[in-house]
Amino acid sequence: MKLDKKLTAIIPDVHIPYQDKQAVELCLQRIREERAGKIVILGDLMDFEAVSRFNRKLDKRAAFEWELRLGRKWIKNLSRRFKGAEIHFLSGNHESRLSKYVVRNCPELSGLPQLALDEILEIPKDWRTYSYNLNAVRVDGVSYTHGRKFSGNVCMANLKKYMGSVVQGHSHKTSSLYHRLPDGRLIGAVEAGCLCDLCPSYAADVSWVHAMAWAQDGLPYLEII
Ligand SMILES: [Mn+2]
Repeated sequence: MKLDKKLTAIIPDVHIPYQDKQAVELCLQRIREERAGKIVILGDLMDFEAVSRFNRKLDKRAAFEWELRLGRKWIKNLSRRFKGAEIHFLSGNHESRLSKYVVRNCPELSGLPQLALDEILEIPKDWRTYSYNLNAVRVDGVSYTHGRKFSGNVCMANLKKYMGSVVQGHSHKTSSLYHRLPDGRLIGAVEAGCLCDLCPSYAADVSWVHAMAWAQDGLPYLEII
């Protein structure tokens, strides 16, 4: 199957093992239908609850291993299904729970290559991976960032910050904003929603939205799922 190298599909917060299976499957089907040649995983693919500061479960044994197994399986499946696509993997604040855990509980092990995300999730060598602490990633003229805590108009703030087209996840909500520059160019910002369970056990009335995003010719746009 010939892929469209000019089309980027964006997969927002999945939060394995708390993904919404139906929403994820719909998203992957859409990527196949549109034959996207590039895929950006926008961060928080994994939840990493087992290494969270907030994890209060009494029995933590094997929980992390279980999460990792599901994550590896998901990654392997994506890589098989979209052979030939250029895949970018951004880390989110949830993936960064692991390095924070190590620093907090066993600082002697921090920086150990065997604990790096690429290793423990068995991320394919041809994927491009980016740390959560890096600046936004640029693909075909669009900036991608997982995003951080922010209240207010996320898209407006991002357009001002990046002075160009930008996509972020993190909030699990959706919005988009477009702006015509004086030179005639159109730029856009998208807040890409999520693909996780919409009723988390730790919060109520979160108003999250299942969605994904696309980018073509330097312009991102939202698709509600
Ligand atoms: Mn998230």
